[in-house]
Amino acid sequence: MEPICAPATPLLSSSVTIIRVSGDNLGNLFEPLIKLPDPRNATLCSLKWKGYHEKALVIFFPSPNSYTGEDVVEFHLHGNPLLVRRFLEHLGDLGVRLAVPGEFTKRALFNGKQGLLDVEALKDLMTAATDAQIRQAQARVGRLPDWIINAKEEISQLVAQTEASVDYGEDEGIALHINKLKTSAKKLKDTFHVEQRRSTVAGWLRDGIRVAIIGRPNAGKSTLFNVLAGEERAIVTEIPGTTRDVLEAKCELAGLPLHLFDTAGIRATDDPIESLGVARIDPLLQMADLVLHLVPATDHQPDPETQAFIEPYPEKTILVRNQCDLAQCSGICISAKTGDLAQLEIALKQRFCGEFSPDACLGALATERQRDLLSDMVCQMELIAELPENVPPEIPASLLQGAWGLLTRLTGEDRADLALDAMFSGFCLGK
Ligand SMILES: Nc1nc2c(ncn2[C@@H]2O[C@H](COP(=O)(O)OP(=O)(O)OP(=O)(O)O)[C@@H](O)[C@H]2O)c(=O)[nH]1
Ligand SMILES: [Mg+2]
Repeated sequence: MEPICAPATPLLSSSVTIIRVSGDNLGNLFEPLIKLPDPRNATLCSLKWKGYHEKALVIFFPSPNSYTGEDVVEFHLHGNPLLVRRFLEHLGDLGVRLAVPGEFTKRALFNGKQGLLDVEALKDLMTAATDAQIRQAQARVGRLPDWIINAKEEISQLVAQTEASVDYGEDEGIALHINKLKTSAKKLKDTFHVEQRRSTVAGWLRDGIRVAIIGRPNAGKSTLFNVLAGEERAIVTEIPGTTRDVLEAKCELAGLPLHLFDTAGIRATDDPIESLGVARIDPLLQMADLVLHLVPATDHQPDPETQAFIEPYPEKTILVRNQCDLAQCSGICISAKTGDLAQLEIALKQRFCGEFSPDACLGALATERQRDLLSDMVCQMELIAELPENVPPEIPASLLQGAWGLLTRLTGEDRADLALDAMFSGFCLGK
């Protein structure tokens, strides 16, 4: 393909900037500039063009053993943004155009160097904001999960068997063993179903959980926000009505990435600033995945004003008693002040991980695209498992073809309906 280039490191003043080039026959293309060094050997080379003289480390990865599968050359230049720009201009003169974001990875996908699941995981790795998200993305890069390899094997055999009975039928003694087929479909459905439950957890690990902390003034919301965020972000005082704006922070609790929102204490007030703060709460509750209603342990019951706010969201609300260092109480009890959050950790794990530990869901399918295809695969297997015994073989044959199609779309072997450009545009330049 036509040669492309891009900085693989940010264009800032730095010790080294790496420029990557990918294309066919780069040896010929670079002849006027440099004789490419031996493959995969970092070699100090002298680059001369238009009066510039740069000593750079150059690494040559000949096709097909490179990131993109084409010839790839990396130039490690001194990290002066102006010098780098001049070098990129010179590459342009040699016929190398600037890559668009994700173009290197797109070529890697089309040349079979990366699977689609890898590409999606790489994209998540680039944007991961917490340790759990990094680990989750890393666990998804590499070979296909065993359950996908096995399912492909099994479904391709079932397709072959049912197609044979459609084509040749009973006359040739190739009858459809519908009960055997139904048993296989049921087993596959069970496997997909377990993966579906793991992938729900993996989805939370990937996307993070949006948690809105709400409650009456002085419930300790900002104290909890700070202890979770690991820094004194929000102002904490004993004066009710301290917080007005919504504050945000990203953190981890119980291995789960949280996107936290601290809010103004809910009460009727004449203070116009405080009222504006309270008015921001409902839109937040609408988009939150979890509403954490904080009630001091010393309160006999939750305050009615906050209750009115959370009434439309019973499924995503949990009641958490704070200040348990001051009074005994039941339910999920914490002390934001002393940092005793053990019961909140347990509650979050139960709610978002169910039967699994977060670590058990590393490597599971995680993006919305992947999870949608997985749930279609569960449905498809369910349909086959419930077929009547006297069904003509054409019906399971077409359902199995459908399942095969879903699997190959999942792995990217069938790219017909992929919005690839939209996906790659989320990558950084040079990736
Ligand atoms: N003993 C004890 N005090 C706490 C605890 N959590 C918060 N406090 C104290 O309660 C007071 C109010 O805490 P904040 O975190 O500012 O409460 P808030 O809910 O953010 O209050 P507003 O912003 O006014 O709505 C502060 O003096 C905190 O030190 C706790 O778990 N135990
Ligand atoms: Mg506060």
